[in-house]
Amino acid sequence: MAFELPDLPYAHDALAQHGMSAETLEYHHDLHHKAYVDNGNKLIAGTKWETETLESIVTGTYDANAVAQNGIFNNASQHWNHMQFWEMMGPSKTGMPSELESLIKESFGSIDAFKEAFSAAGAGQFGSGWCWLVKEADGILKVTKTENGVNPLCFGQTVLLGCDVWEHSYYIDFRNKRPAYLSNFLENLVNWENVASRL
Ligand code: MN3
Repeated sequence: MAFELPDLPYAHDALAQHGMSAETLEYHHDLHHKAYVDNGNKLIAGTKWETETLESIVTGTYDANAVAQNGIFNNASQHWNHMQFWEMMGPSKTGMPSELESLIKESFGSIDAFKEAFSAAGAGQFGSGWCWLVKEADGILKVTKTENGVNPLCFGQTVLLGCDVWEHSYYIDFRNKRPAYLSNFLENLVNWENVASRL
């Protein structure tokens, strides 16, 4: 089905006091995300993907050996990634719900160890991509990273949290300091209730 750009779940300036400016969200949501939607719609028009769900398009077009050349996959997957990303942040600080907290402690030893692993994955992604907290089919939580627009749906994982580490996500507010952007994301921007709702 046709891709549609969702409105942000908060005002463009709602995250500014937490380190993500209105200017970043204007570029990132209104221009970058919109481009994935528009380009994706052009590419699926007249193909068998036109009537499929977004998730089917993402998993059905993923080819690990040809990500760079795969326009439908890249735009569909980035559309999906950004829809999750906006929802995973919020203007009011939320505590970590206890079920999520216990699972994280079980999987990583401590909340700090999880945050270190997540930040290291994001900082260590060479070039554009994403870092993730995912749930494997066996229920184990894991931190991963992916290149470009690849997302955990391609590997049968459930996404709990993701952070966009493309430069367009942080250059206006943090310039080249990706680790500072990641640490601010974890401390000030994540809506932990949304993360827990994905369990
Ligand atoms: Mn982005």
